[in-house]
Formats: sequence, C-alpha cells, structure tokens
Amino acid sequence: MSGHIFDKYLRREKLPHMWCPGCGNGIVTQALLRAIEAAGAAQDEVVIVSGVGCSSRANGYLDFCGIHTTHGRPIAFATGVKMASPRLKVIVITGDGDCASIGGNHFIHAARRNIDLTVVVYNNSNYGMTGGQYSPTTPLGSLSKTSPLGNIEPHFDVCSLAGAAGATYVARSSTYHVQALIRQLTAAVRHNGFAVVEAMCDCPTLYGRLNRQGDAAAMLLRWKEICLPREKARSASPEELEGKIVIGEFVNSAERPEYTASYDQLIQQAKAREARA
Ligand SMILES: Cc1ncc(C[n+]2csc(CCOP(=O)(O)OP(=O)(O)O)c2C)c(N)n1
Repeated sequence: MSGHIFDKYLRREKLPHMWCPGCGNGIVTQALLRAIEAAGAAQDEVVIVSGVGCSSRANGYLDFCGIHTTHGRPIAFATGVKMASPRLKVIVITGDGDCASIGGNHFIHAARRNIDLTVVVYNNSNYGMTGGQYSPTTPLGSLSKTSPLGNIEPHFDVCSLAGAAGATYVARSSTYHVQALIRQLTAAVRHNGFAVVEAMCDCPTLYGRLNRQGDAAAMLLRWKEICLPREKARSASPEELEGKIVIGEFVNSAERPEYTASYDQLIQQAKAREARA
C-alpha cells in the first residue's frame, strides 16, 4: 500500500482505531478510499455520514466532511445533506444492523426515491459494537450472543432488498474479493442514483469465534470458498447454491430519475407558476 491514499484521507491524529485485530472494517474502509480516489471525487465535496456501530466509527478516521449520527439514521441525515446541497457526493457508512434493522425503513424508502447516495453496508453478520447479538443478516442456524442455540430467523438478502425497493446500483463483494469491491465502490460513487454496495466482512472476535470459523486469516479464506460470482451462480443448481453467497453487480441502471433532480424540476415548475400568477 503506498502511503498516498492514507496520507491524503486519514486523520492520523484519530488513530489508533478501535477495531479488534483481524476485523474486516479496515479492508472495506481502505477499498472505499481507493474508490473515492478512482472516481475522482473532490475531497471537499465528499460527505461521509455514518450511524452507530463498529463500522460507523470509520467516519471519525477519515478526512472528509462527515457526520457520525445516531443508530439506524444515517440515511435520513444523508438525505438531508443531499437535499440541501445536491452537488455533494454523499456516502453512507453503515453496519448490517444499522442499515437493515433499525434503519430498514430509511433504507427502502431512499431506494424507492432513487436519491443519489452511496450506501456502503459493512455486513459482519452481527451487532458487533454491542457484543455480538444476531442481526437481520445473521444466517439461519448461526450462533450469536442472543441465539446461543442457533438463529431461527431467516436473514435478509440486503442486495435483493435494495433492488426490490428501487435502488439503481446494487452490488456485493467481500473482504477477500477486494479488487471487485473497489471496482463496485468506484461505480457506486460515480453512479447518479441510490447505490448500495454490500461488503461481506469479518468479525473474528464475536461472530467468528462463536461459529468456530477460525482466526482472521481463515475467515478471509472462507469468503473465497463460499462466495460464488453471479455469472457462475446463474447456471448453478439449487444444491450447488446451498450455503453460498452470490457476489457481483446485480443492478446498474440509469433508467429512473434521480430524486434531487426531480425535486429541482418541481421547484422550477412552482416558480414558473408563481411568475405567471
Ligand atoms: C436507538 C439505539 N438503539 C440501540 C443502540 C445500541 N447499539 C449501538 S451499535 C448497535 C448495533 C451495531 O451493529 P451494526 O449496525 O451491525 O454495526 P457493527 O457494530 O456490527 O459494525 C446497537 C444495537 C443505540 N446506540 N441506539
């Protein structure tokens, strides 16, 4: 890693970070920085909005304008920022619980509106910050602090949820598939509309240990084993898909109008009507 991106985008005075050894949050955050650079977004026009959780703490280490908001509400705050200044590149950093549990309604309605936000979901399959409770993305049967006999709730597929709600860019990768993750995040940052990238990431201390997935390195290699590229998944049988996570780009569409553009048109129409009156 050249020092360049870290020198440019990290608030070094905020380090060391609070993440556990082997946590995947650093990999996802580095991928995001590389994507912001690759997308050519101006540093002073990027606003990072995060909720509450281990992943959301990334915001404090990054040298952009930013708001570390409340649990489950980053998309609501980000919507406000984007509505006030549509020229800004607004990026949401959120955990799977923050996004799909307490923030689920904000997530689906922002997708429905197709407002130009980039939402990066750090999916570590549990509530990391509060000690490893199960979340809406904890796989069926998995162990967590609140499902010691195995989780009986089927999980949300964050990408399917986003796509069904109207998101116009949707992709998934993992901390093992970093190059793909950077490409997806770059496309998401460039995209004009509601973009979601789900990054499957590792929580060795809580989720990994409880589910006997080995150390951090073993958890990374596990993504290599269980993630199946979308192209291969298309021809796979249901048996072959069992226990697999499909990665790749699921939606990339420019067909629907972006919300702040539609809102601006509305303002122009209202002004024109007032001028005629
Ligand atoms: C309104 C509210 N409810 C609950 C909490 C407690 N809380 C803080 S972080 C968190 C879960 C974090 O999990 P996730 O969003 O998946 O992020 P992670 O820590 O795993 O990155 C919870 C329940 C809170 N801070 N505010």
